[in-house]
Amino acid sequence: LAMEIALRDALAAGGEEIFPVFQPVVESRSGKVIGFEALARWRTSRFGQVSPAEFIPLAEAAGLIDPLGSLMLDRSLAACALWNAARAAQGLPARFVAVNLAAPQLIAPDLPQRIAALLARHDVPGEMLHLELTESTLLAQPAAAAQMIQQLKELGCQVAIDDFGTGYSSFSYLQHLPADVLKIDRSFMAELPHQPRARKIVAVMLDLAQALGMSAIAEGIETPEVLREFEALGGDCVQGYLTGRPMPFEEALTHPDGLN
Ligand code: G
Ligand code: G
Ligand code: MN
Ligand code: NA
Repeated sequence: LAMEIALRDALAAGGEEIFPVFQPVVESRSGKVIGFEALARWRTSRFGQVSPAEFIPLAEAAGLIDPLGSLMLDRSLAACALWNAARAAQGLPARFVAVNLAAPQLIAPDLPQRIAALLARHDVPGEMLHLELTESTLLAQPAAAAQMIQQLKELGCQVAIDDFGTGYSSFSYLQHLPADVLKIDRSFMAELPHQPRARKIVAVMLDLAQALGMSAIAEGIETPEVLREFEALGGDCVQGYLTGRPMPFEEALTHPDGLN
């Protein structure tokens, strides 16, 4: 309860303590950084650094995911606008920002209007915003989710299915949800070099993405061996400690291509 009060206070105070960090998403063959995933961090005076694995569920349970989600969308779009202005001035292509959405956000009927207003305020094209939804978020309210995704896509936003392959992995929602990106859960990656079954499963997930006209991003790539295995299966887009840890905005702003 003390932590819930601290979280409420931190959000009410305008979110000095809560901020996004940015993890690169990399095209492994070219080494190009095509975008960043925004990940929430909370640095408190009372509890030190609290993990999002702890405060995101707390925010959901306490009815605070809405202000937290809005803060993340606002800060992440502000960051995206700044790094793309800097890149445009150098003649470099734009990079997207991917923001995670929690279940209560996805069923708020005014979400598309709010996102449209934020895109306009920050002057960011919808295409530069990726919205990450987990399977469990989608499964909670599949019909409402499908309708919401359609509206978000009309804004130009790209919709990504996060942690794919974990949870219930229902194929039926893939049939109905017009998502753009499949993010293969990191639990499959660690096993790639040792586990023929993991290789087969990842290969099939890559085929599935391609068959549905989606792009695929592998999460949690930590070693060159895993990257090589993923590339051997035809994968290209990756995110993980090997190709870049989550970093503060100041670093993301000038983060170069070709670190790989
Ligand atoms: O960054 P880290 O690996 O510690 O994140 C832990 C979990 O918290 C991940 O599942 C991630 O998706 C989730 N998470 C991080 N930032 C946000 C956010 O802004 N909104 C939501 N809904 N989840 C987030
Ligand atoms: O659930 P979601 O995929 O949004 O969360 C991403 C989480 O994965 C973040 O907490 C991030 O810090 C973490 N992460 C990113 N790259 C790696 C990695 O290479 N290995 C591990 N173990 N975690 C990672
Ligand atoms: Mn994510
Ligand atoms: Na994930």
